[in-house]
Amino acid sequence: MKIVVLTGAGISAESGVPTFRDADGLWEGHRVEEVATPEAYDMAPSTVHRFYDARRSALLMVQPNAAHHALARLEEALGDDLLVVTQNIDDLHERAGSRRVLHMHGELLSALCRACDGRVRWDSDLVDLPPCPGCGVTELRPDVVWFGEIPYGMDRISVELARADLFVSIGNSGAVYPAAGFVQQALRYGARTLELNLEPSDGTPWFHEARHGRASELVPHWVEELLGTAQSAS
Ligand code: BV8
Repeated sequence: MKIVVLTGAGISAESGVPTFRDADGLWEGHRVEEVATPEAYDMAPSTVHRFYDARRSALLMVQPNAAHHALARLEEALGDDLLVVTQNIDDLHERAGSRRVLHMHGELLSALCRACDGRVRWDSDLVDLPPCPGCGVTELRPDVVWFGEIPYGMDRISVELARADLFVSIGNSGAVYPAAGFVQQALRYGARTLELNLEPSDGTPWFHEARHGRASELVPHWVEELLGTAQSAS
């Protein structure tokens, strides 16, 4: 069985990473869309850098939770038949042991050079405009996809959605596109669709089944169920 799992801010909420809905989408009085855009960066790069520098240093204080660990266990069992596509820019999936993770909105622990397009692992601040280790130019920006920018890996995601037997959404509000459209895409290719979320989302009507509750309980239970049945079948 080929499975594509889409995760959003809800899967990291219990680890202490604030969701976008938590702060009503506000950050220091800014609408998130106002600081997470290329225009905002051109206008006030230091404001945008402080936004991401704060989230990057906060990431060092949090740990993966039971939902992240359950998906890592599922990858052990399914191998290449599982792909986790995440809207999250944190590294909690990888810290839980997942390897097949596609960060469609980028990563906090990566910097992108606007001069040479080089990428470099980065775990400290960018606000003081450090030189790019590749070309030496001080044009490093957070390696995240801002509103109005094209998400990463869209071609790969379309191929995997077309092949999926099961599409599972975990901790997504269904408010941000193109991720919010993946369930319809998967449905069109005949996949079964399952939502695991704290509450109904904008996408709930598109799911064959929706289970509402906390990811740290729903995801381990769903994985045991899947693997449990898998064991009895073999
Ligand atoms: C693009 C990185 C063109 C930066 C992010 C169509 C219609 C309308 C608008 C658009 C449209 N198409 C494009 C747009 C514009 C825009 C958009 O969608 N705007 C919205 C606001 C209307 N989209 C774009 O600009 C995208 N680019 O479209 O380019 C294109 C497209 C395709 C192909 C070619 C070209 C780029 C969007 C990416 C922006 N960057 N992040 C950063 O992180 O700072 S988006 C950011 O917000 C996150 O990455 C995430 O994607 C989104 C937040 O959504 P969620 O993850 O769902 O989180 P949220 O807080 O909303 O909800 C949490 C959920 O969890 C809730 O449901 C809650 O109930 C649940 N929950 C909470 N606790 C728990 C829980 N569940 C379980 N357990 C718990 N404990």
